[in-house]
Amino acid sequence: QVNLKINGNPLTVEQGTTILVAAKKVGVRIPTLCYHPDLTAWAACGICIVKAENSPKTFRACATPVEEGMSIITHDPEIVEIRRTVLELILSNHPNDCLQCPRSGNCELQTIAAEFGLRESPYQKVLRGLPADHSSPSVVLNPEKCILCGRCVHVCQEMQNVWALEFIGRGHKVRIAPAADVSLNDSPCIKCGQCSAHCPVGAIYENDETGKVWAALGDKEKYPVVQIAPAVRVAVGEAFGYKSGELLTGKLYSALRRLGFRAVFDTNFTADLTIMEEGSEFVKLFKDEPDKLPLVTSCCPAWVDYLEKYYPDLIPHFSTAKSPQAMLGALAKTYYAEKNKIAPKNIFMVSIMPCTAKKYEISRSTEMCASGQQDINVSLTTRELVRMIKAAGIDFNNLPDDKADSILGEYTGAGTIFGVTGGVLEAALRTGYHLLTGEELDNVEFQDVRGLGGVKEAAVNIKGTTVNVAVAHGVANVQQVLDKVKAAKVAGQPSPYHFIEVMACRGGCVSGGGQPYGATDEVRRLRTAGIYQDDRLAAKRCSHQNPEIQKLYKDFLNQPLSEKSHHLLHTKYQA
Ligand code: HC1
Ligand code: SF4
Ligand code: SF4
Repeated sequence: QVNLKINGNPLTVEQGTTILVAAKKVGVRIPTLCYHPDLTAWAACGICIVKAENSPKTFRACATPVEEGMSIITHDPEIVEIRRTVLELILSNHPNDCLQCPRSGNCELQTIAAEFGLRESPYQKVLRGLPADHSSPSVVLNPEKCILCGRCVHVCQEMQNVWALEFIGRGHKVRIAPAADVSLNDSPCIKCGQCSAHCPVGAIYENDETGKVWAALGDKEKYPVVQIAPAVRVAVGEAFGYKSGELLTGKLYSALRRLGFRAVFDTNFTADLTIMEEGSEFVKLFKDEPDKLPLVTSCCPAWVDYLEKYYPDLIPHFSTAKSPQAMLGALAKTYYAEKNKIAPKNIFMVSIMPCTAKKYEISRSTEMCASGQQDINVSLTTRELVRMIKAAGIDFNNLPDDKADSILGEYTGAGTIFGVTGGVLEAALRTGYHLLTGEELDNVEFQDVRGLGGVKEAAVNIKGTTVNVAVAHGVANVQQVLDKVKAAKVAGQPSPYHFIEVMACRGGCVSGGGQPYGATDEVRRLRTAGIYQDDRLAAKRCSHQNPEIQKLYKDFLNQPLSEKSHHLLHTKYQA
């Protein structure tokens, strides 16, 4: 415990607490730009400067731990003036085109500049004239807007262990760029979008494809349909004043219908279907070919991209089941099209995802055209959907609850928990238990695979048989799991795990790169709680109990891993 004073207020905090965090405890907000609670502070921007009382010493609050007896002044005319100068210097080479900036309205620099009431700059504006990089299907990098805070570089290196971004150049020529100065698409980038979710300004943002969707909605020849991912429903509300984690599924369905979609489907339905296919794949291997284990989940496209790039020797362990997004696209243009006598080529399928990598997934391989054309036409992030809802003048908060369309809309609790880390594995265990024993679980909740621990391991007892599982989220946590698998292989020993779930984003899709800004662990916990609430409220909680899934197999697919399932619902990977 450390005793100190902040602006004269005495307080006691734990050793190691930074001045920034301590100040928050006594209701003092110190401005920050480069700092983000997900990342180790590196004190680049200097706006969080504070000083010691009665001493010339200054500190960067984000990176300085408190010391016994400290007396800190966070705000006085001198400090405010220093912060103002820091801001003026940043603005001296930052474009003033706020009106057209993708971050207008939620830009952290804009907010701070407004708080400081900056009206004119003492410095001459010198823009750098750097071109934007539009090469990636997922994110756009605009170095002209970059304030060199370094958050994206740290996210990409520290949380994701990808190292696609770095600082290039020296002095006033320093800029953010893909390593080796190649285009983003040619870099090792896995398209997770975490850089865009952490950027405080409009320097990295989702590739906006709302224009294509508006065009399709206005095209009389087209039959626009839509699906929403599990994690969207607990985060979209943040953009409309709801608290994080508020479940808004019914309002989302309503909003999508008002936008003009002819049918509203739920990706949770095909999450249940993924479990049927992947669970059957697992049970088959577990019973007949255990030496081919572990089975590794493949529904996160950023993770797929990472494994293909960095662990190609483990590709045979990847589940061949497509992601729920991809399965729904294929079924909308086959099963749904047939039942409703609509020409597949007229269906315009849009997916609403918490994710920027899903934009890449929809055209990543020929299997994504299982219906004969691209199964999903456009994938939008939650942030893009929010803009469309607002542009359409839809009063989201006062919308009635609606229902999803039948045959691709009903879901169980197992489908919804895909949105959180551990959820895919938990859903697979619920159905795996049934497939292995023919019985139903009394308690469907597997607490060991829940929560924000970077790697979660469990030995699950299925009527005397042990299934060893591991869950990793945030790509930097993957290595320790995969290295154990590789070491066992080299030693000729059985894999330490039978089943592994990986999601590229910390917390899983609830804090995907396309979600509303501002995710921290506190927000992740709230969104996660919303997902588990959706699970508890569900009439059925195991994928194999979903009546529409049962009907789909009866009427169309025959059974899991059937020839038709393989054609429509499975895919291939390549190094
Ligand atoms: Fe996800 Fe998935 S859970 S990948 O995180 O398997 O994006 O939400 O839609 O496809 O269902 C994302 C979320 C999502 C898929 C499902
Ligand atoms: Fe790195 Fe992900 Fe951003 Fe690519 S999208 S640069 S991998 S953080
Ligand atoms: Fe996308 Fe989810 Fe993977 Fe993040 S964890 S990249 S949101 S699929």
